[in-house]
Amino acid sequence: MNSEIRTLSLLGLASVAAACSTGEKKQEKPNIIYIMSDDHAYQAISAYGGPLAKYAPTPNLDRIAQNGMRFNRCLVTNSLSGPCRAVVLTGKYSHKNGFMKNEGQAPFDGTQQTFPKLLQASGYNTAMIGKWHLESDPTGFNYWEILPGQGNYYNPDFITADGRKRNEGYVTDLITDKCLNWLTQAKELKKPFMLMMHHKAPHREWQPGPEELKLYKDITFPEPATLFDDYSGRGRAEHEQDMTIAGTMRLIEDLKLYPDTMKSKNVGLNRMNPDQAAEWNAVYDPIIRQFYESKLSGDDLVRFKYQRYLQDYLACIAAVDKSVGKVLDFLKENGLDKNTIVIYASDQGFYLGEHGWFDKRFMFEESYRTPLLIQWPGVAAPGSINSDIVSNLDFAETILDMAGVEVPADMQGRSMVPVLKGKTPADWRKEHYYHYYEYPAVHSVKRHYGISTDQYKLIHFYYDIDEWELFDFKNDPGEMKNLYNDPAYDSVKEDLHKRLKDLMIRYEDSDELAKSFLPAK
Ligand code: SGN
Ligand code: CA
Repeated sequence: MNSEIRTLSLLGLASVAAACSTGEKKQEKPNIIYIMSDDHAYQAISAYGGPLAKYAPTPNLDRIAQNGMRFNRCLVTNSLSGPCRAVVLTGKYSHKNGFMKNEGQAPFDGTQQTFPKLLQASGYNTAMIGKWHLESDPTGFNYWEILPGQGNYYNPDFITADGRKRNEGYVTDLITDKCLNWLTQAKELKKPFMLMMHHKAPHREWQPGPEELKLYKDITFPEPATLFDDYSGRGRAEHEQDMTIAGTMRLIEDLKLYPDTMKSKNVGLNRMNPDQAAEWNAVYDPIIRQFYESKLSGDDLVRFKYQRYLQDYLACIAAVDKSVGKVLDFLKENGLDKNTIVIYASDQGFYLGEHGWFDKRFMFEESYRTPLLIQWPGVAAPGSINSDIVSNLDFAETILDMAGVEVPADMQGRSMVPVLKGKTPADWRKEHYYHYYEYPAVHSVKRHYGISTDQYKLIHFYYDIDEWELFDFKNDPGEMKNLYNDPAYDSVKEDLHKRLKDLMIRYEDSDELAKSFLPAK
């Protein structure tokens, strides 16, 4: 131990001793609130800037960025809800935690090691409220209350240890109220707490809440440059997906354009009580009427669908933003703001018309990157911005480290605490490994794995087609140009192939292992 470290550790012991001798009951460990929404694109958070920021600002999410750190490149390991949630809990890739897909998949093995269990064992009071999506009951929580599966927007059912019950109200408001109630009790316990607050919004099919029904109905949003991407020069994966606004997005169910004859089939509307339905119809009926009169087709129809999509999607986010504001206000009003870390993330990113798409799954930036904002008073500098490659693989390790709990050696990510302090270690990762498995399935995105650096991406669509793609997203931010067969990139390609192999070895993944997860033919 060098003399500087020795002095510091002695000082640490001295302050603990002083606190004990005065009988002070000072809570040393920080409280942690992890807020996660579902399918929230960073393009739809004004703190990230971008063309939508001035049309659909998110002032409360921006408060977290102003109070703390905004991460520009937080990458997910497998861009899908259930798998991302399992990675967050375990700090391990899907092939290690066993939860690789949403569908056709055994429930999450809740007997395995998770960060909430480790926090709980170290004396934290823990809770999980909202979308869970892992099929088995939550473990490692003093309290939990979850939506069944994807859950409903209006008057949703919730499941607790005591069973399933319908709740009247809008899902985002209900989750917020439940969280504030839990926090009100938790603050009395003189124990550090950790809350996972998981919103359903803004997941498909994007039903806005009663207070935001009209919010964006008269706004015309800017279109992304690649709304009419024809995937030329790229492979079968891009050509054969099923997630376009033009073809896949449903006028009726997704965009709520129910003709009179089909109104009774509106599942969302059918769940509403008469007052909610009346407010809904008052806003949507004129839009429906106008749409069927306009007889749009071709590119005009795509443009209309894009606008309709964003109006509802962004209105769902406005309610999430308000919810975040309520949590931040609660912390302040109760004197908890200084000792509570607030983390905001989405389970993964999302396409808002880029490449003509909605949904996620692909290793392209919009769905590979998830928003991440963290406020940690006294530690993360207010208004700081970080562009290192961090990952949802690091969340468990980071939260444990924040709480002063040892990070188990078998977790595969790394604590971001030094990064939050503005001191990224010299040996921080320079590349990231991705692996997506859910195929054949909804949206038909073929299985792929790959590596990303801060400039290039090498992707292998394996099994079904065995095609490679290479992108230089610094010079081609839209990722429109597949450079894999361009001889000018031979050395880049060679380097990436080598590094990809190294990552697969490090994380104990391989083509052979991946193939073994395929159903028998
Ligand atoms: C549902 C959606 C899909 C979405 C998956 C997974 N269809 O199946 O569009 O990709 O969930 O989403 S819907 O018509 O039922 O809304 S995830 O975020 O849970 O992974
Ligand atoms: Ca999701």
